[in-house]
Amino acid sequence: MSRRLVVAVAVVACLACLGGLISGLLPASARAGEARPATLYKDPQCGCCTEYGRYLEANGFTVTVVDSTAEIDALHARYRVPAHLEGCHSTVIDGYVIEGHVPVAAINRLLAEKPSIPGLSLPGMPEGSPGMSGHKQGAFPIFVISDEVEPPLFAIE
Ligand SMILES: [Cu+2]
Repeated sequence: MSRRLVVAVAVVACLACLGGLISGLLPASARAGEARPATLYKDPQCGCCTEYGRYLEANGFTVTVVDSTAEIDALHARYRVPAHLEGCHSTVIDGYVIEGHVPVAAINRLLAEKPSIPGLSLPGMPEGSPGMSGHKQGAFPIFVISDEVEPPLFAIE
């Protein structure tokens, strides 16, 4: 092996090692920044749904928007979301489904406690809730997704 070739091989090996080092570091730094992925399924025409996505982005989530009512229907079936707990949009975060305009405090508690429930719902698009216009008229009941007639309360905000 010529000396020049040895140097070339060494340079390539070093670059590969550096590349490995950098790619090894990147996910760690991304974790440190706590980019939390969320997928928001919405009707293409829904404005308050888009606003809710912006609200999640402003609160540390990285939101992927899927414009598809068929996907929403599929999610409702998969998570067994009863009609009275369906939101105008559905967001999937860490395996949980979030129906409607649920405030992040409840989502953060859900992600911290990780209960074995399908997810949360704030039904009815109340005025002043995240992504909705207007002023809050009263407490927001956040329900556990459940097919019980009276779903359990997760939080009141
Ligand atoms: Cu809405």
